[in-house]
Amino acid sequence: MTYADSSGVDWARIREDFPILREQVRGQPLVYLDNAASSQKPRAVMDALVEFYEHSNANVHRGLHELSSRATDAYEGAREKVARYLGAACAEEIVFTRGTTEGVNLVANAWGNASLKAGDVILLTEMEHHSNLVPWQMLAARTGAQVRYLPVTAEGELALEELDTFLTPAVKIFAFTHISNSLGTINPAAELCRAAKKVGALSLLDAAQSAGHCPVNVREIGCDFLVFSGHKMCAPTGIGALYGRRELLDSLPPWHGGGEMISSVTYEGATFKSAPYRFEAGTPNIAGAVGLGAAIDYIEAIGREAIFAHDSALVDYAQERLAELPGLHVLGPRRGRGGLVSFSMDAAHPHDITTYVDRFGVALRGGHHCNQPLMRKLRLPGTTRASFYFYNTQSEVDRLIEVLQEVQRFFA
Ligand code: C6P
Repeated sequence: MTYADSSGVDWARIREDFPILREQVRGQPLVYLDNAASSQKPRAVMDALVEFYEHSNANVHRGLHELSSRATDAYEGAREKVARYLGAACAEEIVFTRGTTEGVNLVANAWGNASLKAGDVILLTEMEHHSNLVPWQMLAARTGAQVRYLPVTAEGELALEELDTFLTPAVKIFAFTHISNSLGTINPAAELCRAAKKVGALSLLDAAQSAGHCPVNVREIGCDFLVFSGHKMCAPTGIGALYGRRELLDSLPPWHGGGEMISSVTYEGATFKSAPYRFEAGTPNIAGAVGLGAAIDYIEAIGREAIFAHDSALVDYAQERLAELPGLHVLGPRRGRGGLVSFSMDAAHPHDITTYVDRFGVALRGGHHCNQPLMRKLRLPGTTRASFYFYNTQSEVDRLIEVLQEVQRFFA
């Protein structure tokens, strides 16, 4: 099998937009296959940051001068872009956050503290990242609610036949990942949200691994909340967003208090702005939001269907090639996975593999990928993971296979 892509996109030209991909690492051309951890940034996003700082930089929402109004327009313009990108009904449904982790914590606190009591159930899955697990455990400890986990099968998929057993009326929220960062599994988000709704539970979708990789539309999926990180989809670090249905967000109390989230303050107390501003206390990451807006423009100019087709073709090719290596075991579903592949090798520990291939300029990730409970269930110390994005190439997959063959020779 060879890598096949029928999108018609000139991927080689697109690769040129990423200056860092021309880097040499240890005297070898960089092969960057750690995109699930963080993607690289195109020139257009870097230019948008420079443009903002050179022409519009000031604080937002509070100044009456020209630069403040330029900065506010840029910041609120980025919010509108995120809303359109996710198919939200309006910009008020978008809260800027530092990323996925902060988005989950915001919901677990603003919604969870006020809504949960002993006996309630928070339903997660066994494949959740710590970001969509620890905040719920902390909430359970505060409220007396219980955390339960929809099991993962030996094939690395959710045990959907057990969904009815787990989704009881005691479940108040079902929070799950769209694409698993360690298995690559794509979960049937719309089906799971529909099932949650049937028992009166809210749903939260962790779109950290999907928002920049495939079409994601909150109204088609039917989720109540969605969280994602900009840095995994060409934007700077420290910016992401929470989507929440408007009436739901407006019904929630604030989480962080401070400037910008209030309507009025006295020495005795405060009243708060409506959503999303009541959730954005203090000076936000203005330039980050501008960078996220530029990243969205960039991704949309390519097209998310084309990106998904490219990543899928590359991961299929990688799986075929990895199957040539004896003693290498790929985790997760064989077909229909996101653009990443996790594996274990009899020859060596994931940390040793990842450190060794770095000598050849190949960037992988090795370890538990913030999925410790899942790794424990799978009885693995961790995995080695190659994760792709639209600027990766078939020849980079071939290079990966060559260096893994080196690993096998070195650790034999
Ligand atoms: N996964 C990885 O290498 P933050 O750190 O907030 O941007 O994203 C957290 C997060 C939440 N959910 C999923 C499914 C994720 O994959 C991640 C981040 C990185 O797999 C870092 S551990």
